Amino acid sequence: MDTDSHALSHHPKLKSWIDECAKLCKPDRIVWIDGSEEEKNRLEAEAVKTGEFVKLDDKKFPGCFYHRSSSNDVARTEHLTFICSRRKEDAGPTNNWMPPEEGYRRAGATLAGSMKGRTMYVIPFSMGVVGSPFSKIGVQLTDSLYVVLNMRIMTRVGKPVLDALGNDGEFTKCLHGKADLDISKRLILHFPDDNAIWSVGSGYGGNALLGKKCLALRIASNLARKEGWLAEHMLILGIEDKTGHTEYITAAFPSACGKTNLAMLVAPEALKAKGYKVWTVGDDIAWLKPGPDGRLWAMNPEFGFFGVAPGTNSRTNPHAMDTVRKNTIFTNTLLGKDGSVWWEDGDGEPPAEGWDWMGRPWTPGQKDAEGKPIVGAHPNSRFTAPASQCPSISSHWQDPQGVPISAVIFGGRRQHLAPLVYQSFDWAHGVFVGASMASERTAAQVGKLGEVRRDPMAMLPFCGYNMADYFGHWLEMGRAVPNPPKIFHVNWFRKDENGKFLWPGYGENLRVLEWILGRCKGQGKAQKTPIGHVPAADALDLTGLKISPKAMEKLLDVRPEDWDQELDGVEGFFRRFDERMPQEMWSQFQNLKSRLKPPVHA
Ligand code: TSX
Ligand code: MN
Repeated sequence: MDTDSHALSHHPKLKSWIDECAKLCKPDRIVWIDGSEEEKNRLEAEAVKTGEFVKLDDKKFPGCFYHRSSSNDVARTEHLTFICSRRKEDAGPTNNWMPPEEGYRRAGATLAGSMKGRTMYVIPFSMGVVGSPFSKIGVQLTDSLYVVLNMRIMTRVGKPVLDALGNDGEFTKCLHGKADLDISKRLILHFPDDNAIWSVGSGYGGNALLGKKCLALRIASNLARKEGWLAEHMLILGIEDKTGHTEYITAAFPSACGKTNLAMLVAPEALKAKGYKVWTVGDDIAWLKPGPDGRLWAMNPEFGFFGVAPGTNSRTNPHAMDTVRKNTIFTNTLLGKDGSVWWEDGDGEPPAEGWDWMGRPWTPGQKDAEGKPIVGAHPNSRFTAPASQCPSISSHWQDPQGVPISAVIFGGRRQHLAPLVYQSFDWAHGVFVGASMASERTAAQVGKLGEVRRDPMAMLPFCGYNMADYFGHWLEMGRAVPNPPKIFHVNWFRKDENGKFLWPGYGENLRVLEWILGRCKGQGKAQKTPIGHVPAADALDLTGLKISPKAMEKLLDVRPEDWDQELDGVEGFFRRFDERMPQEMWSQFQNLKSRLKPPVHA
């Protein structure tokens, strides 16, 4: 076996770990990823040769490639994702748990000899700009060229990372093997005590690009708790006003709420005229740390966007469309015979002929045996694109210290319950608002339409330890940071009695963000309600927007009867954590309950 390139590193522990993994997986070759352009061209050519990549039309899609994953491997698999902490209680009731020995044994049995005849790539990567005190280094071993080429876009890789690692730097050990993509043997395992991740039997997305959900959220949330910071499932954006001053916010939403769209928001004309500009810092993950000024600072640990394609178009997200014009990998979209890609609710007409996400010949309007349209792109099909290509990318997105955060926004998709926006009374109440977050299932998702699913801080599948302790850690952060951000909740999805969306959403959401930033500065008129502060009737700037006062009233209405029912859902969820739930969370619950139903005096 060729291990010559071990010379790239002088880190004895790294080398012996790689040797150990090679002994287990038995690859024919080990190739170290250096991050160079030459390497990129070589690996892309190789991926085209093996059939993993199809090169797209170089005029229309310069530097772009198409990939189709196995049809049983198209999304994260939460039921096969485990936290392998020593004690089950430390994983908590919302995570799958497996004893570490069992995890290593079961995944090890599948990995054994699984790279025979294949290459094992060594990817040194940094989450966060290389060398920042904020950043964490990982090394991923993988037998997937697709994973290598995605990791090169989504993280900072190669030589500079090894230099930062030195002879004895800390790193997260990430072992990934496709094995035979057998779903019955698929396991995504996190070992917080060993700072290690093992993933077998999947080659797609969050299951396989281990820097993202596995490291930057599940493992990092453990590190963050120990080290006094927060690893969150949040976008980061900057709002520049006419004086050139920029304030930053982070926002957490469950899936299907348009997080990437909000991260790349385009200001409506009336707000542009007031001098506002919106800047993208990140669309998925934020690491938040107390800064020397007593505020909370945030950085985006990623280097690219791994966004859902269907629904992305020039109206919903023009900046995303510009971002994916070049150097982008498209996975599981429709592939046109003309070397184009297309997806449902994208731009323009589909190509006359192509192959769908399963590789079957596809023509526009094709229907199945029951007469239902056959989609060309899988609903979870993706683009992988460099963040640097986003027209709205912030000039501060790679600042080693991050950006100072004024407001944290939680949100969800609620047809009736939650008003357009409200502000929590204080940090602890804000943590309660985040912990009681929930979203209703859309028609695009599998399962029962409209079902309310609890998703605290949008972290349910991503918190790598007991969420009761996680809420406790959030409360602790509020005490440790002298000037923490203000906490808000938004709902872009409230409907009227005819089932029509009341709020136009998208760019118009900046009107809500303007009110939020005003509140952070002690401006912005509000009315106090049992759930928090809601904008006064005339507090949002609605210049140039056609919306009736009646609709605004409905959008901002807080109906205690609806919240009464919601309390049962929150209580049921909180009870799952038994004695481990911080008392403060129950106090917040009781306080809300009594604000909704004040005790009746005779
Ligand atoms: O992303 C969305 N955002 C955030 C944008 C910055 N979506 C898409 C969600 C699926 C990923 C939205 N959908 C938003 C929104 O604010 N709002 C809605 C609901 C909606 C849909 C269509 C209209 C209005 C609201 N159309 C018209 O008003 C014409
Ligand atoms: Mn996400």
